[in-house]
Amino acid sequence: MTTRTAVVTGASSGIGAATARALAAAGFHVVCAARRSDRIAALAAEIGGEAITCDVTDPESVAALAAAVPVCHVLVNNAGGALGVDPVETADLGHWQQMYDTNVIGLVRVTQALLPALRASGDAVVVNVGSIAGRVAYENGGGYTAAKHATRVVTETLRLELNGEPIRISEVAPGMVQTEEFSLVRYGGDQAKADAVYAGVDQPLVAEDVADAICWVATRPSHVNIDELVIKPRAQAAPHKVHRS
Ligand code: 8X3
Repeated sequence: MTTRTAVVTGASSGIGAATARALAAAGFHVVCAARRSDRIAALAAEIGGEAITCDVTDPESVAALAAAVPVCHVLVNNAGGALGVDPVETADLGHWQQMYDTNVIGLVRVTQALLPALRASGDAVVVNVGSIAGRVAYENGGGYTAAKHATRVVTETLRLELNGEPIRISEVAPGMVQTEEFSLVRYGGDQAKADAVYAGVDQPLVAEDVADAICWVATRPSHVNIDELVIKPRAQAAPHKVHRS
């Protein structure tokens, strides 16, 4: 059997890095794409994959990624994240812009660029990393929830528009995942505030849990499209309903 190629954006840490490892373990040749070259080079060396420095907000960078990947069986649009925890009234609109640019426009830019390569595979899967924030609004998260709602709708739209083609379109939507950087970035580098997000929670998800779900979605038989998969820790019944000891 010929090797299948997977591209993972945001592969430098967290869910992206764990997904690159999981897909490599499942037999894919994994292209690790992210801005931080040193991190993806180390990851690619570890998993026998390939590192391509890529900023999803930069058209030239994404074009270079696409030029390096003529055939793509799995695309995991993972690059994105949250910035700020503020009410709509006073939120930093620069943060809103950045969140839309990465979680939505960046995802679309990479997808547009790689669609010829996805078609060329004859059997492709696109997995967009959404969030429970794409399903429910919560206070002080308006910029992120708006962007992740858009991620969800773009995913649905792509599925409609590509119907009849050999390309499946899925969304994996995690709840609380404790990673090295997600909350730290959201809180502008304040480690104490980032740690408080997970305080007292009996086992938040870890990146490997989500990577496992993404890998499962990406490895179903060709005729099976997992439209959406919401994954939360047992301790989290809803964004607002988190059991803490
Ligand atoms: C991360 C989940 O609850 O912080 O996408 O919005 S949450």
